[in-house]
Amino acid sequence: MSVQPAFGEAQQRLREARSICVLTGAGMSAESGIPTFRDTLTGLWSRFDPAQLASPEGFRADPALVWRWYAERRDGVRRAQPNAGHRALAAFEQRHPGRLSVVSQNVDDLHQRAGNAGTVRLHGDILADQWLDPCPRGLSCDTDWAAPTEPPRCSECGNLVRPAVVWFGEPLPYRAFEAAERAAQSCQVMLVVGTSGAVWPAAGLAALARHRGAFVVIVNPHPSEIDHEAHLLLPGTAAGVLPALLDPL
Ligand code: BV8
Repeated sequence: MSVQPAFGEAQQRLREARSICVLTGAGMSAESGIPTFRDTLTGLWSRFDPAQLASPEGFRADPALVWRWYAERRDGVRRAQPNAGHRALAAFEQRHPGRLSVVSQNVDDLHQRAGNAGTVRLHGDILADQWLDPCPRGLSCDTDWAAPTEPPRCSECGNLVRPAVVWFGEPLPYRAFEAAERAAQSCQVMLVVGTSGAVWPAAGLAALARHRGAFVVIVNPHPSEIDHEAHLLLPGTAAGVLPALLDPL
């Protein structure tokens, strides 16, 4: 399929849309040097399944191992910079206030650092911490009391500190998913960027948008599990396609 007509139609739809919902996945940050989940894990981590590490069971089975995995990923996020795709989305929001909602599956802060401050975080924030369990004393554990172990542990009750992300098998934050559904249901165009469409319920947002009449465009260098929900497929990368698509608008 020649890309040109599809590109032109996508641009026209975006130009006419009062409300645009952008659903992003790990591919959005790939050109910032943050590995996607589909990328094979390298080094020490190649022996592990990310879905196992990113789960309550995985953490309880070996807190120190999972904590080290997150520490390495956090370093990578801190070293990473927003790429041209993040910057194109932020510049569009600056030019067209109120027209763009970014809903991200990503746990990095690159959309926020680029300027899309209102990004809906479906899967939490890798740079933040939370306690693993409610404090058995009925109090709230204080990270100032955390012993400097890996992971930190409350020196009063033994509770563990964990990354403030949504693990597999955990529900998404209610308010975040409600905001994401609202954006998907009310947009005229949904732009899906850099997601395999393999992780639910986030992957269902494209079908929801289409079902409510939105025109769905997918930007991805490879096929995804939700391509059948798209009216247009734009083969390409976030940093390659988004500036060309959005900067002229
Ligand atoms: C829940 C935080 C219920 C952690 C993450 C069957 C149906 C429905 C659901 C399920 C099911 N079976 C199991 C489930 C549940 C499960 C799930 O979806 N499993 C999958 C594997 C089948 N879902 C859950 O567990 C969710 N919770 O359902 O709870 C519940 C309800 C009430 C009470 C209790 C429970 C929670 C899911 C959230 C998991 N946490 N992240 C962390 O990051 O450490 S998800 C994690 O995976 C990341 O956030 C990441 O975003 C996501 C992977 O998806 P993608 O973003 O798409 O990334 P991926 O690597 O897969 O793909 C990258 C894409 O980019 C590719 O397509 C590639 O081609 C493209 N690409 C590459 N380079 C570029 C590019 N695109 C553009 N430009 C480029 N340069």
